[in-house]
Amino acid sequence: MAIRFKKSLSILLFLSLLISFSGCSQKKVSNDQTPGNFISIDKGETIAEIISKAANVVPSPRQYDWQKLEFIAFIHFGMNTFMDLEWGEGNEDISRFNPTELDVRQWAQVCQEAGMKMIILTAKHHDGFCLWPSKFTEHTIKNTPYRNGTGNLVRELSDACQKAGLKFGVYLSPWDRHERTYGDSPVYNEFFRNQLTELLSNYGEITEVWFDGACAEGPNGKKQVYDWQSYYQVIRKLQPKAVIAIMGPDVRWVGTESGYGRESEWSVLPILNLNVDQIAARSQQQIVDGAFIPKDLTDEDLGSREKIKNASALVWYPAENDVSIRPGWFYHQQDDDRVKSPAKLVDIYYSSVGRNAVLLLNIPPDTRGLIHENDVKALKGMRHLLDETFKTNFVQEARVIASNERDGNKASFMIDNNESSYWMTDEDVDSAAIEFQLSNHQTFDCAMLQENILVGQRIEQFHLDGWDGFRWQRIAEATTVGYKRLLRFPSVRTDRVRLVIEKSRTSPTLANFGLFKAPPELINELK
Ligand code: FUL
Repeated sequence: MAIRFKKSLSILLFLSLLISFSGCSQKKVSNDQTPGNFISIDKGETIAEIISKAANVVPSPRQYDWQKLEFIAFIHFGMNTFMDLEWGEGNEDISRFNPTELDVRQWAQVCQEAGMKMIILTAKHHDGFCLWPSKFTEHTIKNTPYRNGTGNLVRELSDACQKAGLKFGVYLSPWDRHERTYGDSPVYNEFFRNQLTELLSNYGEITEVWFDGACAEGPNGKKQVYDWQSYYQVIRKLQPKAVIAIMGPDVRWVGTESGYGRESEWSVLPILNLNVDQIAARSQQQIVDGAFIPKDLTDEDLGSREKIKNASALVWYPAENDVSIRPGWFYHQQDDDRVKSPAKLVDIYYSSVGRNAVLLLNIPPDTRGLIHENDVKALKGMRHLLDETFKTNFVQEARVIASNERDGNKASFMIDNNESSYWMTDEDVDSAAIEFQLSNHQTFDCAMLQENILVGQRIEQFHLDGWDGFRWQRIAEATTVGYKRLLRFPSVRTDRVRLVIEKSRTSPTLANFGLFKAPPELINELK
C-alpha cells in the first residue's frame, strides 16, 4: 500500500526551514531582523509586533517572478496515456508508447493562446518512465517506437516553449515504481540527483521544479528516505531562478485539486515552535527535527492573526492551485465529453488567480500526442470570455480621491497601468477609503485589486460601495487581496465607486484597481 505523503504541507514548512537555514534562502535570519521571505519572532514579542513583521515579509525574487505568471499549464503525458491508467506500476510494456501524430508545437501554441505563461511537463511520473533518454535507466523513450528511439520530449517541448515565449518546468516524481534501487535510500537518492542533474543541465532555463510527495515501499520492501535537502542543492546550483514546488520551499499546494482556493489566502504563513538556535546549529544537516511540527496546510485558515500570533517564525509561502481540465490527470478517451466547460474554467480562474494563487491547469495530450479538440475548444472559450471581460477597465480615466496617501504613493497610481507604482497610506494609517469618480455612468460586475506584494501582503478586510444617487450601497466585500483579488457581483450601474479598506496589518498598498463587465455569453452560459 502506498503511504501517501502527497503534498504534506507540514513537511513543506519543515523543508522551507531547511532551505532557509542552509544558505539557500533569499534571506538569512540576521540580528537586525530585516524581513526577506523569512523572519523569526523573538520571545516576548507582542502580537502587534508580530503582525507588523508579518506585514513586511516579502517574496524572494524567484517567488515574485513565478507569481506574476498567474496562469500556467501542466502536461501529464507518458506510459499512463497509452495504458489508460492514472498510476502505472512501473512494469508497463514501453513498446506501447507510440504517439503517431505528436506535435509539441501544438501543445505550446494551445497553451500560449489560452494565456498560459509556462508549461510543466511530467518528465517522469510514478511509473518511472522517462520522457527523455536518461543515461541512468533503460526505462525511457529511447527504447520505444516513438521516432525509432531518437525522440526526447523534454528537449522537444523545452524548444517549443522557448519559441512560443513560454517558460518551461519539470515534474520529476521522487516516487519511482520501476527503479530497482528505490528503497535503497542512499543509492536511489544518488540516482534521483543524477536524473535531476540531467534535466536541469541540458534543457535551457527551468522555471519550476515540481515534486510530488508520494512515497511507498520499494520493490525490495524497503522504505525510501528522500534526501530532500540534497535535491534542493542540485536545483539551487544548476537553476537558481527555479522555484521548487509542493515538496519544496518556494511554492505550496493550495490544499485541493478542485481549482477552488480559499476565500482568505495569505502568502505569509507561520512556523510554530521553532527553536532558531537549535536549527542554526544544525543548519547544514539533514535532520532538523526540532523544527518539524506536523501541521495540516489544507486548513481553511492558514495565515490569519489567530494563526500567526504564536508563530516562532514567518515565511512567504504562496499557493499554487493545480486542477485538471478533465476528471483525471492523464488522457482517457472515455472522458472526451467530460472536459470542463469555458464557464467552469472561468469560474476556476476567478477562484484561483482571483484568490491570490497561481492557476496550474492540466491539459493531458491524447494517444495521438495532440491536445484533444474538445480541450482546445474549452480553452479557446475560456480565453475569449476572459479577454472580453478584462478588455475595458471602467476606472481607467476616473478621478481618484483617497482619504490618505503617502508622498510618492499617490492614489492615482493604482490606475496608471504601471506595475512598479503603487498607492500607500502614511505610516500608522491602517484603513482608508478611496473614491473613483467616473466621467459617465458605467455598468460593471467584476472588480480587481492588486497589492504591491514587494512590500508585503497587508489588507485584511475591505468592501466596495456604489453611489445610487442618494447614498452608498454595498456592492461586495472580502478579506485578503495579495497579488490579485477578483470579485464578482450582480451588475451595478453608477458613476461613483468607493473602496473601503477596513483593516490592514500595516499601511495598505494597491498597485492596481479595476472594474470590468463580463460579456453576455458568460452570463448566459452560467444560467
Ligand atoms: C498527484 C499525483 O499522484 C497525480 O498522478 C498527479 O500527478 C498530481 C498532479 O499529483 O499527487
